[in-house]
Amino acid sequence: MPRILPGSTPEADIYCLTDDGLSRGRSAVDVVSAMLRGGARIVQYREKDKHAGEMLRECMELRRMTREAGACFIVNDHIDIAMLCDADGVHVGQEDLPVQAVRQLVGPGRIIGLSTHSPEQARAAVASGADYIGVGPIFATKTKKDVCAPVGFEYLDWVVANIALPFVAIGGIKLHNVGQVAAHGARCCALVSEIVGADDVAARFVEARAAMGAARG
Ligand code: 3NM
Repeated sequence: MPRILPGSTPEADIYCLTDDGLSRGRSAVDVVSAMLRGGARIVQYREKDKHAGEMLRECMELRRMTREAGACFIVNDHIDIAMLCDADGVHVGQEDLPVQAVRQLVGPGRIIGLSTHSPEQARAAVASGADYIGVGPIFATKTKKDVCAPVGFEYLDWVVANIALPFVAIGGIKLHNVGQVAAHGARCCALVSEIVGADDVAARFVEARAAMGAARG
């Protein structure tokens, strides 16, 4: 299987996530609209403090927008909402339902992403049938609660050398260090606070992708 996330470009890509709390008063719809204007190919809806009804309403709208833009749309944690809005996939964590159970619900056609933080978890992800993995946190981050200590480049390098699944590097990645992460072999990086908190979300997305592309040569 190619190590490219479904929907992403092969050279260098930025995986976008929403986070209302860090978006300085802008709605998820406004933020994603700017991401798509910047050329985003993958967007994950990740909201931890909203009611299900509001999440479904936002996801229906984001699904419409991402489809129109030809972008991949992933919903974090909420398998029911992912299915109701016809998202391309779901992303789950180590404490969520196991991938095999998620697969039973979503079927073979939807993408399943799984966050991993260690070689053991990456190997288990491959065996479970996940379509891609998250690799992180590369650096310290305040965006995800209860996340483990940064795994640094050690785990990233191990994944590059040992795991054939597509992966997205995540956690504390900013404009100033995304090039380093790309130079370690990441073809896809997720920047949450750096993009959703920017003055100009579309411009920051473009800058981040360019910084990544420059580092990969
Ligand atoms: N997952 P920021 S770290 C959502 O390591 C998420 O699995 C992580 O946010 C993991 O770019 C993280 O603002 C938060 O640091 C990333």
